[in-house]
Amino acid sequence: MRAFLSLTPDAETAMTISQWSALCWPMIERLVPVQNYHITIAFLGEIDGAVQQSIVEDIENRNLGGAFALALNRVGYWPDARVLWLGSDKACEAANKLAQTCKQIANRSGVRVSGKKFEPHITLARKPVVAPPAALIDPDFTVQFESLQLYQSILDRSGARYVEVESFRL
Ligand code: 3AM
Repeated sequence: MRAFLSLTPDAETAMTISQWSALCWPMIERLVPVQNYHITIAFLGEIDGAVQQSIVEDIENRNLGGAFALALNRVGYWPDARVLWLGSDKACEAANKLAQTCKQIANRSGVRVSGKKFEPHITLARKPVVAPPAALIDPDFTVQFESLQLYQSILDRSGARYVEVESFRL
């Protein structure tokens, strides 16, 4: 399966972010659906059952560092990937450590984590027709994360669908 490890915002905060996003960018036709909001910690790519089991066991035996809060107070746009995202104005040590741990765990199971420098973010829109204007209202959200999820990513004609496979307490 195509898989990744991520953090999922609680439903209430996710809805608030989604409402803010819809108000800020009414001109963007396809904002990411609120059900798909997540912060990718490690993109694993295609993994088979044995690798999945090994990663799950390793995570279960690790100290993941405990629950933490992340400020989501900065909007960014990566022009190459054409991704509009919501992230943080400063580094979050807990998130960075978690990403490092997950990368090590993946490597131990023979999975090379792809992606550039880790930048915790929620993708709000992909490939808008034009670069989005600045947000009308600056974001100032805080999300509390208690668990890490292993997701399967299913790509079909309607886009990406994420199915939770496992959840681990931080
Ligand atoms: O968390 P975001 O939305 O930035 O773009 C994909 C999405 O990122 C990313 O993994 C997340 C869940 O699908 N992704 C997809 N293919 C990838 C790849 N080959 C990838 N990240 C790194 N390398």
